[in-house]
Amino acid sequence: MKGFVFDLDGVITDTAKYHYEAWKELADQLGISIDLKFNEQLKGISRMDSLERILAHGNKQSAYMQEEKEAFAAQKNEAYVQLLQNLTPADLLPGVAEFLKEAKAKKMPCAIASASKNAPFILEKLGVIDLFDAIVDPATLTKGKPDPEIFVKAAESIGIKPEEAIGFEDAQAGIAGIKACGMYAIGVLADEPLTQADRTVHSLAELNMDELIAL
Ligand code: UVW
Repeated sequence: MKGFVFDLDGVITDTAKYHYEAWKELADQLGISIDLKFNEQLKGISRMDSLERILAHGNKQSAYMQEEKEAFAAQKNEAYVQLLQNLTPADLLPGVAEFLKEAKAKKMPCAIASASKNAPFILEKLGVIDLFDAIVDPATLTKGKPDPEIFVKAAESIGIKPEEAIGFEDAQAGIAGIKACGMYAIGVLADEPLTQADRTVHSLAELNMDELIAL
């Protein structure tokens, strides 16, 4: 193996609570009721697709023009970015900092494959942006996960083939995308069972990097 590809939310850090707070504020304003269970459906989903799901949940898919929807998404993002100001390196999930530092020391390139346009800002707040060699720009993607496009681009961005990379994901759609391009998939267990993963762990602290490189 020659490199690592990481999803961000749920693998590097957990921003679900901040997304929820920001979406809930907007949903309340639109008269749509959402709860934490509904929020599970938004994990890993792009900003506009999340908004569409919330509007559909409130039976309001056709109630707004495209420009209004874009203004709602921008309003949510402003609230979300405000909440992200609270992030510090203490918000890295267990084992992540050690894993990334070891990868750097062993010259194993690392890339981020996340649908979040806020990924660079989040990585900066977490103090790990310099440990990544590439971040796929979600604006360049034509399809979302489970399509493998983002993982293929992530491998390309660090100059390796998908089958030479190990991909980390906490969501079933992400694992499906990783497997669809021939990458080795490590599932980081959260709420869903990750059926297609080659291996599952509760945290990156469980992994031995030399064993991964030798795969
Ligand atoms: C996601 O979190 C998927 O999107 P963004 O941060 O761009 O709203």
